[in-house]
Amino acid sequence: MLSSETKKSQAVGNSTRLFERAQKVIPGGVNSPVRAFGSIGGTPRFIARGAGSRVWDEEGNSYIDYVCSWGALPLGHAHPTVVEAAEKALRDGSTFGAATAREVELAETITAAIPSIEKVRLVSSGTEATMTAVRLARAFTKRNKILKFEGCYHGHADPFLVKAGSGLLTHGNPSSQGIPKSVTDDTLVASYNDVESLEQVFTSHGKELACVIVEPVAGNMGVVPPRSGFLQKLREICTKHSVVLIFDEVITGFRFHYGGYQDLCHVRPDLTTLGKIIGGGMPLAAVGGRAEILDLLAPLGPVYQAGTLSGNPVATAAGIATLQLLQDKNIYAKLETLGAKLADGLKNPTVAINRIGSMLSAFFNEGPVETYEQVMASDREPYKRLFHRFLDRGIYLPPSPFEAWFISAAHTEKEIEETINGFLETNNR
Ligand code: HOZ
Repeated sequence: MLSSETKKSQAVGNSTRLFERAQKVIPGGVNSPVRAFGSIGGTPRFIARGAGSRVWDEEGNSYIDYVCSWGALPLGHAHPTVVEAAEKALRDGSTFGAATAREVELAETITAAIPSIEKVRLVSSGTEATMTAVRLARAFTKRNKILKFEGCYHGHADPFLVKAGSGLLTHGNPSSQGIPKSVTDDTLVASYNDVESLEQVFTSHGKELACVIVEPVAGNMGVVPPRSGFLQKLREICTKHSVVLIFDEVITGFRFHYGGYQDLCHVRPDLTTLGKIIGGGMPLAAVGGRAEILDLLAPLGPVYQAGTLSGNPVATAAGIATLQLLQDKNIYAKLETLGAKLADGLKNPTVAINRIGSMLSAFFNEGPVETYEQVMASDREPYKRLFHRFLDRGIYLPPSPFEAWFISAAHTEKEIEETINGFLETNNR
């Protein structure tokens, strides 16, 4: 039998070898920057499989997973019903590039669940959804400018990469090269949760704005819930200036209850983008909203959008199965209980916990953390230490201090307790 020391060095060796090979053929060794562990250091773990609340790396080490594919898996990894639905669909053919019945079923399910969505177009990624939403808003209003919030992230389409969140917060790229200035000239930026900054932009540019896009709960600079009245003010000011309000619910859609966060805050956007959960872990996303705006899309209208894999048969099968399972209210009750337990257990004078349902962030910051500046004032070193100590204990956190932690209904109270105990022990060292 191998000693635990030998096992560990062998384990690290396997990931190291894979990472070395990867870097020769994949830029940075990864297909999405945050995965490279750039902001916390060390070698990324290569994940071989997942089941329920856990993932296993290539070496066989098991971890309690708090990434859960960045929020795509509220039921945990490889839920048997979802797997069965996807397997069955795959056996019938993986893609046709033609209309299928399940696209209609998923569209009906989404429009029934989210009242502001009268019509919906299925696409393959959140980036495609937000890109299409902005194109629609511009065509509808015949205006060009868009407003986003500092630290909010809406995928990697050109107009959004200005003061964006997610990997751009920790990789030192305030914005990206390769984007002509003329493209981002029409992107205005306001401070999230700051009504004054919003009003300033509207005072000077209200008549030129096509849309405002916002994550109703910011989830890509860590979790930052909206201040009371912020989203309501946003709705009011958009209506006053005939500006399209887009809620980017790629993370929040079906995360807190069966529907959008918009139902919980009682604000009705004109357009909504969805992703992650609605695809049950497969590449599927959507843009939906008022029919008069959606009907501008080709083939009905003049706004072009298309995709070979849009409404993919396997992804729609996994999405429908997931949404059916999420209609059980007990799941959201469990997610809330687990989230509250974890947040309570992590409470500590050196850490500000922002939580909403099963999504949370631990900022090393005295708090409160309600704005981008306050997020950025967090200490990154203790998070790095926590990340690596947790990894050694078999707990997989997001490899960045500015990403959300996600809990699934497959997590157990025991795993939450194990995480809290780990936190208390490592944070005191
Ligand atoms: N942009 C994602 C986090 N907010 C990371 C995507 C990934 O690496 O899978």
